[in-house]
Amino acid sequence: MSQARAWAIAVAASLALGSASAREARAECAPPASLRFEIADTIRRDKLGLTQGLEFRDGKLYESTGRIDGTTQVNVIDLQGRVTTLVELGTKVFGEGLTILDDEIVQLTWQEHLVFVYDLSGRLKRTMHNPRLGWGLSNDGRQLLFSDGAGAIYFADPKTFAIARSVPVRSVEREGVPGLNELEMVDGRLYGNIFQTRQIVRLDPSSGCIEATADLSPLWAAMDEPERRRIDGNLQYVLNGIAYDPRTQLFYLTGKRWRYIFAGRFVPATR
Ligand SMILES: [Ca+2]
Repeated sequence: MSQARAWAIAVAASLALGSASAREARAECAPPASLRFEIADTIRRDKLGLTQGLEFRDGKLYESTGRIDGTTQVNVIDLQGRVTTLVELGTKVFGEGLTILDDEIVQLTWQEHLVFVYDLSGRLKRTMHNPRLGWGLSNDGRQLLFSDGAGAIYFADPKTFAIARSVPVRSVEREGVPGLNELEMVDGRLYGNIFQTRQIVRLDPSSGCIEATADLSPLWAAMDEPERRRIDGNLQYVLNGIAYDPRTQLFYLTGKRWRYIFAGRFVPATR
């Protein structure tokens, strides 16, 4: 056998192997279920923010904002929509995901590799280093879970931000689904909105498989006309914000510099 022919056979074999393993990866995930969002209540906030992280705690929403058309902040929003700023970071850094674990507020930054840890009053306790980009952030009660938009979720130590492992985001079609942004862990499942879409996905954080998808277009339909025009008129003002109150089992959804936060529930979509 010539060397060229041996090489050609090797390449063909590796391609066949590649497609077999791609089939295997696809076979790991079942086709996703379809969900829809039933709106139960609407909160009109009195100050806008470029929402990058949202979490529910003690009857209030905690929010991290980015610095587009505003500044990087940590805000508390009560259910009447009153916004109180706990931390004001100005325009030096770009705020991203936020979560609360063991009475510590953790806030990511986008490209600065800084992770800020505050007490519940907003006093800075420590700063950690994130080697990756910072997008969405949540926690499973033990570890931090974050995304960097590049197709994986990462598990990090809440005391040091050391990354223990990562899991690719998988769908039936592909491995490494990009754009997973704001996150929320609920009952062992991770909800995330996909950047620049109207879609929220629910995935199993152990396999990375997307189990369910929801089209959030009904939120746009629920906005008043001037607000919808304002949101649709700026490419930055995308869906981004998922919080959950385990007591009422209500989700709180919003977007970047949206006037409204929508409370409601995900239910199976009927065709
Ligand atoms: Ca969240």
